Amino acid sequence: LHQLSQIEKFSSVHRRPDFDTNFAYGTAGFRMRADLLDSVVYRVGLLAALRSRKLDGETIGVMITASHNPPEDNGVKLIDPQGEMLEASWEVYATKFANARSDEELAREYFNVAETLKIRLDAPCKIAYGRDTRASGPALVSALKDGLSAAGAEFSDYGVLTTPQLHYIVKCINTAETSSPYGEPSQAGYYKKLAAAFKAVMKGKPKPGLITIDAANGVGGPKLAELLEVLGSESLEAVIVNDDVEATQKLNQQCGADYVKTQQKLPAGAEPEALQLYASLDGDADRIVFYYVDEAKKFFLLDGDKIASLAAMFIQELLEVSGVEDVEVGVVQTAYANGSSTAYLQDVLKVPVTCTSTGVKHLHHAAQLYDIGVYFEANGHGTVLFSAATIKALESFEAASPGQQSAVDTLLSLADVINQTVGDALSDLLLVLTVLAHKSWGPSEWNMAYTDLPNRLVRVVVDDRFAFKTEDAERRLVEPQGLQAQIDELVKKYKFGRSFVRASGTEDAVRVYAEAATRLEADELALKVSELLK
Ligand code: 16G
Ligand code: ZN
Repeated sequence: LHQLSQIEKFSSVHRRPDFDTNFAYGTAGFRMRADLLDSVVYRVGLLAALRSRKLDGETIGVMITASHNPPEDNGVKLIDPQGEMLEASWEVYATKFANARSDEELAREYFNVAETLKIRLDAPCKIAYGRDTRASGPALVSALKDGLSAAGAEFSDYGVLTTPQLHYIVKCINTAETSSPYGEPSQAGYYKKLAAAFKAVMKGKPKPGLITIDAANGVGGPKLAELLEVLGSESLEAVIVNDDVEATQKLNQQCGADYVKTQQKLPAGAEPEALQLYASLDGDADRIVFYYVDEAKKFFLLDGDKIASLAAMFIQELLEVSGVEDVEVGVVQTAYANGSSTAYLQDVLKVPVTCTSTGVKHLHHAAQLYDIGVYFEANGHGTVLFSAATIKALESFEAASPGQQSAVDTLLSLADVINQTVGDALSDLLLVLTVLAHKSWGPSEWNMAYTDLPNRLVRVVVDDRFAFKTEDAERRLVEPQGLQAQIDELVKKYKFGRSFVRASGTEDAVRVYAEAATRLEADELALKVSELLK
């Protein structure tokens, strides 16, 4: 009853601003213009408390960020106890809370969920939260705190951090008392773990060449600087550009991983030297893409597909050398994966490939089905998951030679370099540098594995994006009826042609992807398919 009055009281300070917006907890939580989010974040606080209570007081994370979106946007998402995305069945509660039309309706929803799921409202609950560098962050944090207070939650503020850092911290807190604690639940603990693993995996290898990193003027800039500090210049030297987090309006503007991937060109502030490695982070540092220019200044993108291929190749080689048997490596991609990458993985590396719908939660779960599951979206979000049984098998393996032992040690250190909770730009940076150092490769050798098919992504605004329903991991349209047949007709005319249409989960638009043998044909196919939607 105390909670009831508190929830209603605080709710009246965090009223829903308008009734035109229909809030939906989508692929990346709630994400929209920051000035619409106050009531949403307050309500997410209430839901986080219920989620923790449902799970016997395990710590739940709340991250306030809008990733690669423009500076005036913000967003909020929940993190489950092992550092995973919120369990999908809870998304509907989030959506219901956000759309409640009055203080009373909100309170009713709160007690409904508690009753339906048999949640004891006096059970302990703990929340850990953080935010990126957006100007709207502090105000949204206070809305969140009001929600948590109203629900009687215990909470810790982790301040400004990257999204993957908060995922890491949540997992650390919840594994602290177990036989395999993940690490120290702090930013310092995160840097320490990554740095120690990177030093171990790089033992005896030459220090990587200078790398330049575009931090999208977001939280990744200062956090990468902190990581470099802990690593020491004897381990890694990097130049960080676009690292102005004070001028918050510069966030993700003409720079960052999303810009580079979608525009397929260099970010502002980069004047690359031929054959040196460059990388761009996104606004909350859970994505990374790499690139370089050749002597003729031609730009080459090394995206998530290239990272997945590099990682799968390296892990497979290490497994072979190690003599460890019965470990299945698999790769998980989405429909956006370049056709050449899928062919390379299947035909050259001979690894199984799964295709899932867009969104980290889908890829993550599919990757967990492999002993070592490599998952990356083409946009640069991804990681490599090592199953507990695989780690055990590696730890207890009796090597027959120093060569075998060294391969096993490298695999084990690699598992610590790679964030096991979610895609992490800083951790993925170290992963890529590790493989390149072990192979003595520069960016152009990395790029040689396969040649991307030219491709084009087009955003089309339609009357009702929810009319577009897909199947087969978003590769085919079921509705509107007849449209898929028309797309098939067009695709048939292009060599290596492939195209699909899906509704965006983060924007009010539909996306058209097309690839074909040449740049011109890919552009033309994308355009023709887009015209079908009008
Ligand atoms: C979100 C997803 C990202 C996906 C993107 C697709 C998470 C944490 N993030 O940002 O993985 O690529 O949405 O956006 O799941 P779209 O639906 O607008 O194309
Ligand atoms: Zn992001």
